[in-house]
This record gives sequence, structure tokens and C-alpha cells, in this order.
Amino acid sequence: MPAAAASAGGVERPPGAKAGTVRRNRQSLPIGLIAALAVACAPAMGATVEVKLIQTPEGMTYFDPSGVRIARGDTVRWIQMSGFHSITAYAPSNGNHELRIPESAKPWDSDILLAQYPKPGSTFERVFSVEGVYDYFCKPHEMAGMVGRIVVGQPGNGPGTKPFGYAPDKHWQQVPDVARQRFPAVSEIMAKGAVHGR
Ligand SMILES: [Cu+2]
Repeated sequence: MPAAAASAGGVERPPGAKAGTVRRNRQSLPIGLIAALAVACAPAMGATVEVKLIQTPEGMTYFDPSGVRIARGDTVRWIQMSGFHSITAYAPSNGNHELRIPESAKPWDSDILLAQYPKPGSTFERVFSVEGVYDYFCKPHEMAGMVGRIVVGQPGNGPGTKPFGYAPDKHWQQVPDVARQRFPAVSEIMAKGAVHGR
């Protein structure tokens, strides 16, 4: 009650005093809006590609598509449809996993998403600004072969293009055999744009 009265009083006072200001603002607003939109749109020019996180009633878990080709600056949006999953880059900072993303790219870990689509907390997004191959996994299901691969622009010759276990001297955790077999080939991703498995 006192809060409402106070805010009503606050709103009631200014109109007379601020009339001139409001008119001036009306003229400058469109210019300001155009400038703001130009800035906001520039980084959002890229496309958004969706990848679903799935667990079948039989318990099979996978990313769909498991392989996608995107352009630099595009966004990947992962959507948790069933089961509980994470989207985690193959990188030493994530549990000492083998580095399988470009050296200059920032590793990421969504941690386990907390909800099922369409509830908040069921999606995770990342913009990819460095070209190359990115391998990633789901923390609860890596051992079941739940892995994915993204090619941004041209694959190049970075860590994601190298054979599994390419740097034994680093003593990284090895990509499990079942997961190695589930990565779509870079050539197939380049040819198809999206590779659906399972
Ligand atoms: Cu999973």
C-alpha cells in the first residue's frame, strides 16, 4: 500500500514538467533505435543450428544430428528432449579429456541441463567464432557413446582432425572406444551438412 502510493505519486508529478523532454525524445528515439538495432544485429547475423539431446525409452542416448557443419559466427543450440545430458567440449580443462577442439577456441561445459524442453534450463547455446573441428561429449553418457562433432568453416588440421590418442605424452583421459565409433567422419559432415545417427 505505501509502496503503491509512493510510486503513483512519483509517476504523477513528472508529466507536466517533462512534457518537453518527452517530445524531444520522440524525435531522437527512432535514430537511437536504428543505431541500437544495427549494433544488435551485427553479431546475430549468423544462423542458429539446433541439436537435440535424446534418450530413447530403451535407454539409447545420442545427439541428433551428431554431426553438423556450420559457418563461422553461427550458433548451435542444444535442446534437451528426453533424459538428462551435458554438452562438454573435449578439452583438458574438462576432466583432463583429450584436446579435440581448435587450440585457440575456448572450451565449454554446459554441465547437466536441468529440464526437459520446452521448460527453461532445457537448452544451451554457443557461438562458434574459430574455424575447425570440435568434438564434444555428454558427461553422463560418454561411456555409452553419446558424442558429437561440429565443423566450423573448413576443418583445417587442428586437434579434432587428429587420430584419437594422438598425444600419449600428455596423459589425457582417452576417448572410450564406443565413443570413437560414434563420431561422424569430417568428410561426411562436410558432404551432408548434418549427419543423423541411430
Ligand atoms: Cu547424455
